[in-house]
Amino acid sequence: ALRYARLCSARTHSRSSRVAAAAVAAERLDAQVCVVLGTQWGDEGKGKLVDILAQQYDIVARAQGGANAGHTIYDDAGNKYALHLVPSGILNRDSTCVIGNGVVLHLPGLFEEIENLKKKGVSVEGRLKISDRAHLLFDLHKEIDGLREAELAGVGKQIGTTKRGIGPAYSSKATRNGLRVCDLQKLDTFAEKLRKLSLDGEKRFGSGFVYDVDGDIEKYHELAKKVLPFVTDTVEYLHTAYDEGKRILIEGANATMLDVDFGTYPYVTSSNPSIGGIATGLGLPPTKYDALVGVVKAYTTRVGAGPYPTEIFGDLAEGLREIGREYGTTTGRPRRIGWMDIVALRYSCRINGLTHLNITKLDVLSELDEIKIGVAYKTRDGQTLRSVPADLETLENVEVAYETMPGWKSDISAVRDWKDMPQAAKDYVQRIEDLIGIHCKWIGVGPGRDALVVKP
Ligand code: 2SA
Ligand code: GDP
Ligand code: MG
Repeated sequence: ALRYARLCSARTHSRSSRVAAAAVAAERLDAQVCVVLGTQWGDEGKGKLVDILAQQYDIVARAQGGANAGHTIYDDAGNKYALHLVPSGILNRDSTCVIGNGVVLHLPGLFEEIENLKKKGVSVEGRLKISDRAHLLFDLHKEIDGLREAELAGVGKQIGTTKRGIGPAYSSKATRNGLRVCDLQKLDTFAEKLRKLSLDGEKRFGSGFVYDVDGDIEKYHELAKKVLPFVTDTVEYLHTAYDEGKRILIEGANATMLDVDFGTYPYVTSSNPSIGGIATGLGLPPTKYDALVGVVKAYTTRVGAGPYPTEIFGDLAEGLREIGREYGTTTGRPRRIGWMDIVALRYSCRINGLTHLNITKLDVLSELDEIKIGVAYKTRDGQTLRSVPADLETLENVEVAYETMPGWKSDISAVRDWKDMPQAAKDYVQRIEDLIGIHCKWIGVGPGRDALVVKP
């Protein structure tokens, strides 16, 4: 498995993908507004698709989540970029990137990311717009994230968050004592509000809460100056751009099975990574969305705790983790591995109203003799469930009914045309398409920009 992973990696990085990437771009999507969403537990490869589609779009916008997200993309020369807050359209120098009101924004992290991009020759000047309504995520939110996780660990109920402060920042937003980007324009009241917020943390966690509020207030004097040139009323900006005929690509972060409403609560993130969060996170209404693309890994992965019906263990899981390089983009944590889960995928596709699918990482399955697809859940009392139950205990105890398909046992990472795909690989994709009823338009066969097959 390891040898194969190295082979895949070498192939990706040695190939010049400019020509093939251009060919994909030529397949222009007939959609002025296109939304890309994760359908499983995240890390499906949304960043790669957004980077490719960005070549056809004027604007690329993020609507929710924060620096918990990790999107890994490779440019034409094979250089690797790990993005967290900056939209994955940033490598297309003609795109303007938007961080919408629904995102929770850690400014020091954002500027660190911008610096790293600069070092690689990517400038955001004049190409990044930040919503004045976005909530600010402070180091105190990260501190609280860590303290809450430690408390939960004590009773064996740790969520396994990225400790990036996401839950606490959305808590502040919902409690209505959060601070927004527009607050940076009035630094006196900003300081007062941040002190109040810090006091809340002290009251809740006592001496365990370590946060230098005065130091942070001082830092934010500088950060305010730095960020204000990027700050815009992004609702006005997006609607004006739309009316002028500009094409807008919206990048989902995290995924539907981690959605605070639809995911495996409480083992979820604290935003809505499903379609509703796109509407509330940008102020661009659903009537304007022309294409909704769901990104689906050819198997599944999950980082953090929580029920995972099709999870696999042992050598098989370890082999796929190595071949697929399944380690967190943000935290480096090993991802849990499982088979395709059609029950969860169908649920996710229904919630999001998807029009197209992008199956990713099909190449990772190439060595397997057999591939399983989870098609139904059976409860302990013998009921067959066709959808994901709300109750965690029920979900934790379901038995999955599988279909087994033969593997193709050949390297598909150089395939660029659907007709050259081995029959067993075609059958696997077709079976998923038939079970879900949505066209799998793109198939990923490697991490590089060119490693994409369009299915007719
Ligand atoms: P949080 O930090 O409060 O959002 O964590 C809550 C749950 O959401 C999961 N989560 C993620 N799952 C997969 N990928 C994510 N992004 C990174 C990546 C993760 C990483 O791209 O690899 O580097 O570890 C992501 N972000 C949040 C998290 O695991 C919790 O289960
Ligand atoms: P995201 O959070 O959905 O953007 O996904 P991540 O970037 O966190 O994780 C997906 C990983 O898979 C990244 O390292 C990508 O480079 C890689 N990747 C994306 N598509 C493919 C593919 O089709 N094949 C392979 N082998 N890797 C892929
Ligand atoms: Mg990711």
